[in-house]
Amino acid sequence: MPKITAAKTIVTSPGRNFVTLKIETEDGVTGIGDATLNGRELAVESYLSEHVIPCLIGRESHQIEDIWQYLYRGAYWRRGPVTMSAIAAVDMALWDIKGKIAGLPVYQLLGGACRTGVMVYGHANGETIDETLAAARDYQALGYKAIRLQTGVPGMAGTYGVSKDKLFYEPADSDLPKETVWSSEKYMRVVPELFGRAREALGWDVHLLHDIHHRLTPIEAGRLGKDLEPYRPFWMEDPTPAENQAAFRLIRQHTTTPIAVGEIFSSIWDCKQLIEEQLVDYIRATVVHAGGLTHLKKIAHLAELYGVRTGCHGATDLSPVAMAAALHFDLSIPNFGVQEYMRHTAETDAVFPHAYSFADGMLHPGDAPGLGVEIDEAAAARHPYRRAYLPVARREDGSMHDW
Ligand code: EZ4
Ligand code: CO
Repeated sequence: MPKITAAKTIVTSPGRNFVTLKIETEDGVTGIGDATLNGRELAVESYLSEHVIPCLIGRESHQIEDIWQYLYRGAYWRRGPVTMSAIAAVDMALWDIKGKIAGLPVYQLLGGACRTGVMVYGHANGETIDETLAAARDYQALGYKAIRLQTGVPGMAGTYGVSKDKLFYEPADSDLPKETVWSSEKYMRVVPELFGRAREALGWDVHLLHDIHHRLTPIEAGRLGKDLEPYRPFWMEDPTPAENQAAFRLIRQHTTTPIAVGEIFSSIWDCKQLIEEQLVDYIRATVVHAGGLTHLKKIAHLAELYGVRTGCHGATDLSPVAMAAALHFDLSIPNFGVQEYMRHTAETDAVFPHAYSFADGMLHPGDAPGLGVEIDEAAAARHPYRRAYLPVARREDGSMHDW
């Protein structure tokens, strides 16, 4: 079995920051994993360089589960986004190496494909409902079967999900956190209007999604879900902060609009009650922030028992390495729902050449051995790290709200 002989981190900013872990074995096989945590990139980089890489040297690269357990249990300090993103990067790189040695794409190692492709959703947004619907038509023209709709809220500047650049929404765009203003009352008036107009303009043969981004109280979310029911949304995402998993019981009492949660979850423990009580329909935990493929498989298997499907996070702050890993995973699990897919810029794609491809509203990971993504280190070096924060939100009276 090939031993790990070297590992290093690569930080690059081709339009936005990415942290990549590269592991090498004694046979010269290399694998890469994504370790990007938006706005906190160097915390994960340091956790890897200072605390994880020294423990990897000399270990058997094929023993993926054992290395996962060693890093998780061995730290004593468990879970949390920094730790779990670092473990995820190691895990992805080891699956990449195993696939390259086997000569198989990772989805074959995970059990093989149980669908022909991965349905993805794109982000349509605009300052006004008309602009959002025009963007949604562009996605329909590109072949998308599922589209997320976000629109500006009249009277509020800088609404979550509304970008200047239509195809490449990027919220982490300032050297210090940008201050935005929030009003749940104004927001809750515009979203049902957006969905009503969307069904008239786009028809019923397209899945429509919406991200609330943790902004509402449970009872407000129950009200909004009820108001959206006539338009049959595919899901409402992150209706309320999820630290208190029991809070979702209240939302469920009031609406049949499906619920998706979990893009900021770091382990199965964040999902447990939501899944076991069937308080959500889609679990969005993703490969880079929830401990890699090894851990995400366990979350998906638990969800399968309770009829909960997956809907992995796939914003631009997940690098093409994490996107590829998610696609191998999505292709191989029975309870896949949908995959978020925000396109990376051409600059990012040039640093991370990849085998996955889009056609007809679906992504496919391709059949290159391993994850099917490489990092061009010379290109990466041309894009040095730049500090970039996500915004913060305050209510109209100045008090802090959830961004
Ligand atoms: O704001 O990934 O569903 N997608 C999202 C994203 C998140 C960013 C934060 O890093 O909610 O746009
Ligand atoms: Co989201």
